[in-house]
Formats: sequence, structure tokens, C-alpha cells
Amino acid sequence: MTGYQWWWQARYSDENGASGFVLANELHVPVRRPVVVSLTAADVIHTFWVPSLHGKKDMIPGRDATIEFRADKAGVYRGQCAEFCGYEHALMAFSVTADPPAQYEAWAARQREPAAQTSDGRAARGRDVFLTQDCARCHTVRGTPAQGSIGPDLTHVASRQFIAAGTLANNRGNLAGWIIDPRTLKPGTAMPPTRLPPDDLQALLTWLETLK
Ligand code: HEC
Ligand SMILES: [Cu+2]
Repeated sequence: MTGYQWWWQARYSDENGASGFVLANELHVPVRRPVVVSLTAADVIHTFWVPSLHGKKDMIPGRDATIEFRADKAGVYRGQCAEFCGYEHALMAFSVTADPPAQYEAWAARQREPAAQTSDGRAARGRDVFLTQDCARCHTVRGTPAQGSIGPDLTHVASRQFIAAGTLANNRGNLAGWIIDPRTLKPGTAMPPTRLPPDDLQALLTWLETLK
């Protein structure tokens, strides 16, 4: 898990020959199994904290730390950055979902897949909008040419419950608001505003919603 101002990158490494994957602001773990998470930070000091699961652990740029915990009950646990890491520190939440092992494995198998291919014309147009706007400079969508690494990996963004580190429920209206004007919602975020003709914006939203 890497802390950024102001979001979390979760990187699942390869295991048993299966490829790894990257997502944002969410960890999923098998219930009643010990989990070890490596922690670091990309910019300033952040603190990884899921109050119901473990104590606070600092994430320091250039230094590796690990934390071990176990979720004894299935469910969704809320985590929060517990270090004052800048202006939008309060908008830096994440979640840990503990599932029975088979359900966890099914989730991980879906996350490993590249982005869903689309045959829908409107969604395909949305993908082209994404690739011709600046989005791909900062975001990766595996299975497309987009390989940016400044912002969250969006390969399965539609599978997430929240966007922008717990700031907004993941729905079409909030996605639109975020894309048009992220800096009103989270002043100081690295993501710039994007003005798009309404048809392009709607197509882009339709495509993002296919990324389950
Ligand atoms: C300069 C880099 C940059 C550009 C360009 C950019 N983004 Fe972002 N984007 C970010 C960063 C950084 C975040 C994380 C912000 C946060 O949560 O604090 C983000 C977050 C997002 C999220 C929320 C993801 C999540 O899981 O929380 C979506 C969706 C998104 N961007 C879509 C887009 C689209 C669509 C475009 C093009 C119109 C775009 N971005 C352009 C940097 C960028
Ligand atoms: Cu922080």
C-alpha cells in the first residue's frame, strides 16, 4: 500500500505464477487469515490505520514498513490516514473488505483480468475520449494503451464503492462532477479539471461504468 496526497494505491503482487494487479483505496483480504501489507509513501508521511483491525503505522517516503493483521469477522472495515499529511488529509479514507477465502479469490481473479472489451458504440466512443484527452497520461487501464501512473489504476474502477479515497460514492453523477471539477471536491488534488462537450462526457461515463 502506498500513500499519496490524497489517496492510496494498493498493489497486489504476483503469487503462484498469477499476475499482480493494482487498484485504489480498497484492500480485500481473506477472513481469519493473517495478512501482511508492505507500506510506503510517495510524497509525505501518511499513516495507515484501520481502527477495528490494528494500531497506527506510519508510511514514510523511501522507507519500507510492514503491518500484519487479521480480520476475524467478514465485513467492510473503514480505514483512514491518521497523519496530518496536508490540506485534504481528511479526505483520505480507504476500506478493507474481509471475505470468505473463495469469495476473496473470485474477487482477485476478476481484478487480474484486463479491462472489459466493449462492443457498445457509445462506450467505445467514451474509451476514445479517454485516450485522446489527457487522462491516459495519469491513469492506467490495462488492455488499452493507457499506462499513466500518477493517478489510480482505473482498470476496474467500476467495481469500487467509492471514488477519490472515500470522498464520493461511485455513481455516474459523482463521476461526472469529479471529472469536470475535481479541485472543488478536493482542493489541491493533482487531477486537473477537464471540460468536455456533453456528448463526449456522457460517452466517457458510459465507458467508465463498463470497467467492472
Ligand atoms: C495530472 C494527472 C491526472 C489527469 C490528467 C487525470 N487524472 Fe484522474 N486522477 C488523478 C489523481 C492523482 C487521482 C486521485 C485523486 C484523489 O483521490 O485524491 C485521480 C482520480 C481519478 C478518478 C477516481 C479513481 C478512484 O478510484 O478514486 C477517476 C475516475 C479519474 N481520475 C478519471 C480521470 C479522467 C476520466 C481523466 C481525463 C478526463 C483524468 N482522470 C485525468 C490524476 C489525473
Ligand atoms: Cu495521508
